[in-house]
Amino acid sequence: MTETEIALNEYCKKDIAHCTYEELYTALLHIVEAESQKRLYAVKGRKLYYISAEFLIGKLLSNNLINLGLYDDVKACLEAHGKSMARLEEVEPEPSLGNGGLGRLAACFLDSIATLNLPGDGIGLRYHCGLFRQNFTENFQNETPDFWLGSHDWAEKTAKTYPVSLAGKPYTARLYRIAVTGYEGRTNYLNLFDLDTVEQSVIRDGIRFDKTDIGKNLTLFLYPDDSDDAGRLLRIYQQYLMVSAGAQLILEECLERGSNLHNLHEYAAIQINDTHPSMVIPELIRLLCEKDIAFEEAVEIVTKTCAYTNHTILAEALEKWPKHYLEQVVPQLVPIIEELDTLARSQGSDSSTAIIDSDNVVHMAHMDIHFTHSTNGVAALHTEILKNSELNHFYRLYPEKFNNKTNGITFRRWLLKCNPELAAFIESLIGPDFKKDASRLERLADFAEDEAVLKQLSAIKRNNKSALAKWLEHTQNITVNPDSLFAIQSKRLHEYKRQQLNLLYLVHQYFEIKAGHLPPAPLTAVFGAKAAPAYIIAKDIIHALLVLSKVIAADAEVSGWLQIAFIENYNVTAAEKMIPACDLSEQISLASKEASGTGNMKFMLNGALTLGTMDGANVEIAEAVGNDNIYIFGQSSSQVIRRYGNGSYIAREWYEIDPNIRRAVDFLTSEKMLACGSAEHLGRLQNELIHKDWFQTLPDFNAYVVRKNQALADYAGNPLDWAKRTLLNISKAGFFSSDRTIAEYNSDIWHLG
Ligand code: 26Q
Repeated sequence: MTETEIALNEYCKKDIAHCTYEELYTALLHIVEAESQKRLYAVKGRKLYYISAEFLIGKLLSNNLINLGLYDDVKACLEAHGKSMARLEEVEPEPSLGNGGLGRLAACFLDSIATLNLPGDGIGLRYHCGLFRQNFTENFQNETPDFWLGSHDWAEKTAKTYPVSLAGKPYTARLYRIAVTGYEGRTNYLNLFDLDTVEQSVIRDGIRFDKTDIGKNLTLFLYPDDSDDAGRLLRIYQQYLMVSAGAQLILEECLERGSNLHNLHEYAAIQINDTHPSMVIPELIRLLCEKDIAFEEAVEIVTKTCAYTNHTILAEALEKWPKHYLEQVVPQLVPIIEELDTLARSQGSDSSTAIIDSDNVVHMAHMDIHFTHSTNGVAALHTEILKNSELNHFYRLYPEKFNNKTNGITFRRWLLKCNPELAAFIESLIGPDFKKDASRLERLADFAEDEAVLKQLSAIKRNNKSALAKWLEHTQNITVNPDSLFAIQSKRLHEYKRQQLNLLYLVHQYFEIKAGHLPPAPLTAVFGAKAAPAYIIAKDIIHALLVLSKVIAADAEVSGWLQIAFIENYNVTAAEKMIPACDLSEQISLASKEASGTGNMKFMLNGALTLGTMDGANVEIAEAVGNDNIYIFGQSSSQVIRRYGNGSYIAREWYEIDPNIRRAVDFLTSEKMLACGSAEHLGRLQNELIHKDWFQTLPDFNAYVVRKNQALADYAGNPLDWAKRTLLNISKAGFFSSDRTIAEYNSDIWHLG
């Protein structure tokens, strides 16, 4: 008997074959936790605290088993007793404690930090419901609560509590901890705070809830709807609970390890993930002052300890709060923020870089840049845009603070876990080193002319496409053709990401096929995307895609050549099925708008070619693989920035001049679409495209059609060459490992251990 089998028998007290999957899951959860405890090591020197309102960790069982080196053993043991690992995985609810890229990045970072044996914990919130569950009814998105907490989840309730004052009243934050074990690495923690008094009973229909009593609702939901004042205030309450309890935990740990607080920065490095945790700056200053440290020194200590990451160029996503909101929720911080504003102004800050503006609005990002020692962007282009335009005034004040850290993804989840067949094949070619040193993937290039290798690579892709097709059939009742080209666009629904451009292409192809211009290969356009519940146009785009999918499916002339599969409730678990099955990765944001993107990296690593604009990390992917191995199209970021600058873009002109654009846009309100679509929603989207099109879809339309059709022709025309180009993409993916990103954060910003 293997050790795993002995442990399982001991825990379950009966034969494995007779256990339910729930029993096996609970047993393995305990076995994993016990193993993780063995990898807890004392911290010497600096420890990292990664504070983030989101950690989109996904299911943990298989990932933890892989990282502990137990996965193969457990799988074999289960199979020997007639149990399946896949079925076991279904038992675990996914913790969807994040919205998208920023939250998933935080999860990848925790994996890499522990894998690199660095001491570093996450600090966040224990939401009772993660991101809403999406379901489609009558071609519309509906939202319901995502209750992920069960009787056995990964978060251990601790006895540690911290007092937090909200709106002048005392509350008690309780610490929950999830062990994070790296691949052959150490164990760190994800610290999540909650209130004991939160009550699910205040949830009304759908995801609406009673917002009056924060004691009952504070951590109920990830990011409550911020479209009304009550929602916005609740967001500040959440953020302050996180940073106040987090700051107390940090100070307590540093004191325990011998810090006198004057030297806090020798014990702690704090990374602020976007502006959501920015109140940690004034909160730490407040706590240090309470411990008799002078204000000026407290500011200096905090500045040396904290660093800030910016994840967005969209002005509307940069958090700014009316001062009276803060006066209501965190009156204890307001005098400190005012002092910081005065200090910033005395250091040469002008009205464009002030923390509190003339309308009494507090700019959280401004406070971050003044009072941390590092501000980083998340891809080379993004950082350049921050320095040269968006944050140029700050860059001129503090050029030394600005630096780039191109995002990355953990190869454990996004290759070993989600694509075991590809991982094993790679290992058979170049050995196992790539799992911990991703740059070794470069060696795959030696096989670029090896026909047997290329054929095997295509066969693996085909298997993954069949597996996705089966899963779609089984879970969503969607039938797709695995011999078609799978082009996948999966990410949050946002106008700047331009799912609407993909929509217009699909309408265009529909007309072309109807006119007898058959494409070189059948295409399956796969979408996965949730729209924020209050984001009206985003929801209209979902509606249009769902309606179009029905129109196409009902048309026998077209449906053999073109299909739309919109996957319901896209989340990490769905991504793990979709990404290995992708041929063409759609990364079509308007150049200059996507800070980095990380889906682009996941698809590349799994052997998809990218169809994309020169935006975010696409730029670095293009540099790595060369123009022959990627499909780039569209305006450059400087063209886009110029067009915005001189206000020269008028959508209507493009619509009127170009018959293909007009035909596609007009079709949105055609009789065929209205037969199962809503005139209100489709009309509003059409109107938006003709009269506004803020994200310049129409100017990129023709280039997109040409490049995408080129990809279809290449895919159908020369499969071996396609496979060679996917191999070269995989071989260049090493740079996009979050192990590389974290090593850079550590050597440039954190200096841990
Ligand atoms: C702000 C104010 C009020 C309510 C919500 C928010 C809010 C919530 C979530 C603002 C931003 C977010 C999430 C942003 C995000 O995911 N950004 C993405 O970060 C990735 C990791 O760096 C990048 O790859 C993506 O390009 C970027 O869009």
